[in-house]
Amino acid sequence: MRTAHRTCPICDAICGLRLTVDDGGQVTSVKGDRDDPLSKGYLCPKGASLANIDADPDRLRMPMIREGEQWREASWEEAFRAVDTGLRAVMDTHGRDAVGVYFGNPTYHTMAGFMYRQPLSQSLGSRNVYSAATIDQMPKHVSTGLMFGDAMAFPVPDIDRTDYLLVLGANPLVSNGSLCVAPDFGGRLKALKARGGKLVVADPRRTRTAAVADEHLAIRPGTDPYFLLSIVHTLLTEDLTTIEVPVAGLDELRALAADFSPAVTESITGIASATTHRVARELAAAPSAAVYGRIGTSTVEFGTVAQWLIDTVNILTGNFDSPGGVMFTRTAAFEIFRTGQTFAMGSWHSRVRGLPEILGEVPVATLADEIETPGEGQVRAMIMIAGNLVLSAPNGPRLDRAFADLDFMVCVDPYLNETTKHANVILPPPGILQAPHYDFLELTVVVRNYVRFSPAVKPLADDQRSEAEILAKLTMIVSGMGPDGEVAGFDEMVIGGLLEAMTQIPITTIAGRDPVEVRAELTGDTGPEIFLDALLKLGPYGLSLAELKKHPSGLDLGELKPRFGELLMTASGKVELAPEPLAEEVGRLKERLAAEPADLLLIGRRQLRSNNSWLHNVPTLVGGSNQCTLQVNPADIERLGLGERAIIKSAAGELVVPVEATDTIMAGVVSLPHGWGHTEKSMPVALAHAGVNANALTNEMVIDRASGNAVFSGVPVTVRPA
Ligand SMILES: Nc1nc2c(c(=O)[nH]1)N[C@H]1C(S)=C(S)[C@@H](COP(=O)(O)OP(=O)(O)OC[C@H]3O[C@@H](n4cnc5c(=O)[nH]c(N)nc54)[C@H](O)[C@@H]3O)O[C@H]1N2
Ligand SMILES: Nc1nc2c(c(=O)[nH]1)N[C@H]1C(S)=C(S)[C@@H](COP(=O)(O)OP(=O)(O)OC[C@H]3O[C@@H](n4cnc5c(=O)[nH]c(N)nc54)[C@H](O)[C@@H]3O)O[C@H]1N2
Ligand code: SF4
Ligand SMILES: [Mo]
Repeated sequence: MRTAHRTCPICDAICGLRLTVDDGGQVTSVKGDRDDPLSKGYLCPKGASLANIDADPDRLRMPMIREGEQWREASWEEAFRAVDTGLRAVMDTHGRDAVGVYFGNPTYHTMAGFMYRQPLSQSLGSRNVYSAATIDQMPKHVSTGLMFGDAMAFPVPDIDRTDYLLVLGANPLVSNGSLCVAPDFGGRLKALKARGGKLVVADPRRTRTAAVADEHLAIRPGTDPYFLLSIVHTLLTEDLTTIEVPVAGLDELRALAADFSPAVTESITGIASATTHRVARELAAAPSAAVYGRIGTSTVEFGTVAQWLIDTVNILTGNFDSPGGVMFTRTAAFEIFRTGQTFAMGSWHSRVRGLPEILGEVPVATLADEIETPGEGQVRAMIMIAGNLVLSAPNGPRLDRAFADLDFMVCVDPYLNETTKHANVILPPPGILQAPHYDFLELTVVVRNYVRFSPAVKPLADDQRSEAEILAKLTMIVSGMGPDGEVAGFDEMVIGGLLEAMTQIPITTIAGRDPVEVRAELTGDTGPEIFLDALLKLGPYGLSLAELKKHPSGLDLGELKPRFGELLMTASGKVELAPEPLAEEVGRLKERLAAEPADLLLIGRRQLRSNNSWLHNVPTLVGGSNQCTLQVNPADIERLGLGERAIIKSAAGELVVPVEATDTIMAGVVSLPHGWGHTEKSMPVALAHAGVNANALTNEMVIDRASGNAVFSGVPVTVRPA
């Protein structure tokens, strides 16, 4: 028996876990790690099921090759050769743009995903790069890019010190927080209230988070920009601002907000004018306050406008880059993604719909167009890494049909599921506990400066390949190096490239040194570990992998401190309060003031024992409260004459769904969770709890114009008895 320390890789809370492993290598218990200075022993039911998730007998162990309808296991050598042949045939005949790549949600949590994303995309040289960003947080990248000049400068609400927290479109008691790493978010909100602070939640549902709040504002879906414009209007007309950072565009902002007084927006948002006025005054008067918005303000039609206004309110009220407001984490690994250049977008445009490139990628909402529309640059092959877009993308069923028409598809995924069933080759990564873990990205948005590394809990078997090795091979294949090259040598090339670049940047700790000499000082058992050691040594705390290994429960690096000055990258040297593309969007919002509101709007919901599309094959995580039901307010049930089942219809599709009556959802709004709609007998537990695919209703043709982001919330629907 031994104890292993492990960061849970499933959601954004990155809880520290403590596992008991028996002599046979089986994990016999999973507990929260009380010595972790950030999570302090907290874990949720998903973390508690980590051993079951890892040991799911339906996970693929060996590469799979499909011949017609038949799947068979293959050796790694054969599988990589098949990938090389399949991808090369497409690239040689149709060019590089004909191969698309998608990086799914779990790639944000794996070391391999972080290390290999750039090398793989760059070696592929295709314009068809996609990721979960455009079905999630792309609006935040664009708004911070336009306002601060840095698309990665995400402000984090300082929830442990704030006196007033306004939450819009997030349900951290269930999601455990997102783009705000704060394990035991619920406990932290309790502490906020215990110290006399106030919590206000704006959400069309009375969620668990709304239920513990001092005030719940039932807001109509998609209308947060109106609410926020009214708050800005109040702050500016009542002279309630205390701006503490250099800003440009204040007069333009004033003009933009002028038409959106609380009295004008109240019939749109459903929030009384007096309430909006009061919330604005409270935000301004509180000793410290933070506005925090997530998915419900992001995957909507004016998602970028909402993100911009959230930060604008934080700036106007003097709660930006200061304790108790929103702040910026100083992470331990050198921030290689900060380019040092002012944010720009649109280096190229997507072929069919002409949507601009942002951060080197184009929107998932147009992937089906790119596959289906003939012509030069048509996508004919896909590399799918950790994504199940048939269930996760807007109008997933259209992608289901599009994927079936591809010439070739390779998936890196542990399951044969609704998306990977279209692959010609599936390359399964090993179990979660067989990889070392370091959260490069999550650690940049923590509510305290903190760091933790977990070595692999279990070794790889001879016939397994690490995810890093799989991604390295794919990179080598698209580079034209063939399927048989040596991975260790390739890792060295990537690390060498990093060191070469870093020795040439004057501000780094290794400026002017010989990269070969620096490399000789690095340690680590795998490519990603050596890569991490390099970034830690280059980082602001001068840490190293060896040092982190001495602290298996993690290290607290102190409370957040002001650091915005070093992040601001705009050409003006000021925060842009009225960026031109967003001012245009405000014009569209104004036109819509007069529009007839839809009768019923669909929103989603997350569930505690689920994580997007992929935990439903674990018996301890399905059933019970995780039901794929349509939540409907009793008034709508009566008005529409609904019984146990209903037919829900949108511009994109139609579903038959079980109806759940609940007054936790506001009238005029219905909610269906995403990630369900399982169809594959290779995942029998998930199939037995199939549910329906909410993304059969979401419409890929409606996007957030400023960012190309998908719209999952506020979808107009009709519902009738089945
Ligand atoms: N248990 C669990 N945890 C997860 C996940 C999961 O699937 N399950 N997924 C992970 C991922 S990928 C992410 S990105 C994060 C997301 O983290 P959160 O953003 O906290 O996720 P949700 O629980 O979907 O919360 C969104 C809330 O927005 C509300 N909402 C919908 N439309 C609107 C609107 O127009 N305005 C406002 N104000 N509210 C609206 C919804 O009712 C919902 O309560 O969660 C992560 N954590
Ligand atoms: N209607 C609606 N749709 C949504 C959302 C919504 O709120 N409403 N939320 C959106 C959001 S925020 C997100 S982030 C996306 C997520 O959408 P996706 O990027 O598709 O991610 P998941 O649905 O989590 O699917 C993860 C896939 O990765 C596989 N996987 C799990 N672990 C690993 C691993 O370690 N390595 C590899 N290679 N594969 C692994 C799983 O088997 C699964 O196939 O969904 C979006 N879709
Ligand atoms: S909240 Fe749950 S799923 Fe998320 S990191 Fe913690 S234990 Fe894992
Ligand atoms: Mo997400």
